[in-house]
Amino acid sequence: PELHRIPHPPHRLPLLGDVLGVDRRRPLQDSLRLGRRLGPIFRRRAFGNEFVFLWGARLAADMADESRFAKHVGLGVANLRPVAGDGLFTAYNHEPNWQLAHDVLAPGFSREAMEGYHGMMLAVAGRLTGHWDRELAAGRAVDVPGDMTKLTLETIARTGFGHDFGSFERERPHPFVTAMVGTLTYAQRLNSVPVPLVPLLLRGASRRNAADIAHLNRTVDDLVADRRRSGGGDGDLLDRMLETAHPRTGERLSDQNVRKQVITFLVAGHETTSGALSFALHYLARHPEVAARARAEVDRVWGDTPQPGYDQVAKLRYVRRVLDESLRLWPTAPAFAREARQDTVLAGEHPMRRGAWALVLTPMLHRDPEVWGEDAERFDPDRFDAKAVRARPAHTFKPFGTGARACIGRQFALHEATLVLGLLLRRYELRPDPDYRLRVTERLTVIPEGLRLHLERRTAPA
Ligand code: MNH
Repeated sequence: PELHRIPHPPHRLPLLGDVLGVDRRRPLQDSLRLGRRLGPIFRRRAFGNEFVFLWGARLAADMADESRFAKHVGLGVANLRPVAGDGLFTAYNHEPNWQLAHDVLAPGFSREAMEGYHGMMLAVAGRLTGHWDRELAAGRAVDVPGDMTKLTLETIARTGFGHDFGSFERERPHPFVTAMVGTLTYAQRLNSVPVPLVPLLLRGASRRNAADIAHLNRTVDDLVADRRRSGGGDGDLLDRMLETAHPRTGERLSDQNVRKQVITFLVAGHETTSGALSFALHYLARHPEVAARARAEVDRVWGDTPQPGYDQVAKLRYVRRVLDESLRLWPTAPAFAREARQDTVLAGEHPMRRGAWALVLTPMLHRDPEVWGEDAERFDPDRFDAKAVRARPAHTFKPFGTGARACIGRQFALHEATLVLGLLLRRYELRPDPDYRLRVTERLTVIPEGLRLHLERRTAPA
């Protein structure tokens, strides 16, 4: 955008830019603070580069116009290219492998495919409740983000790749998770260091990152080799990647690209859902009246069927609103970037050259008082009842991004998370630790730091 009329922080340092008072481990929350001070569009300078951020609902809605704007692979996403290459999430719009992989993999997220995953999701959730029952019996509080990460990793591994990481049988996180967290954290840190100084300032970290990437590659190569030896799964994502030809062109994914897609799906398929479940459990524990209403719904819709069916998940309307409201306050992939396809004027106000881009700060968009009211900070699932949703303008709730490059796993994540919240609400009462204050860790995604909950068993074993 044309910069001179876009506000920036008042105290700019030569060379360094807007670095006064920044928290390098929490760049997102820094930007949220700045956004509150500077308004719906603002810029930040870091080491000579100027970045434009926006969150105003009118601006974000205009950027959702696919005829004038498209996904921009920049900042955090671009830093993941060494890990995920031209995989679906990190591919440039012009790379032919995006359309190819999108068309080949999209049927893996159809309703029929999702119905097929349901039983496996239930089985993984059973491993979580088994673990929580043991923690409860031992009088221990549960590690919410840790356990949600185990759950979501096992779910994507099992449904997508017929693989079992054995997360619930381990004391420490699976090395795949450690490597992933390392590489996401590194990708975020790269933004706080000027490129020419990376070799100097991040030498050790770069070496560890190379080892992390090598570990991710090895894990994935083993998984693919196993599948090739065993000759085919049950039509899961990996089968699609390895065997399905494009319906029109007959083209297939290359071995190199399959590796990138497997990493992409293992990472994108669990890290954000884990955070979403963790925030939802935090809010449920803090709002007993909301938890009681959600629990009453689960009892009413599911009764005591031990294994709720696929269709019974979508019927948990209020539980789903709890999840939406959690994703409003803490969208776990908290920003996405959009670029102009041609010279244009953003919202009739900000001229942009072709290729110019801006970052949409979703947590702030989701708090824009013009859309969400003056009490936007308040947790209230009724914001998502059908009437309230109809009354809101389009493109004001964007936890899954927008347009052609929006999240392909949205239904998968929502089904998994609603199912698990239903199962947990039916089985346990959640007691917060009274001293816990929500602190948010960033590693491109956001997750509540150190969240523990005490459980009480609610019903006789179902
Ligand atoms: Mn997901 C893209 C958020 C769950 C796989 N995802 C995106 C984008 C957002 C997002 C935002 C767009 C980013 C951008 O514009 O740069 N995703 C989420 C959230 C959850 C989530 C908040 C859970 C909650 N995502 C999942 C799951 C999977 C998945 C589950 C896979 C099983 N997501 C992807 C892939 C893309 C993506 C793949 C890239 C799609 C594309 O560009 O074609």
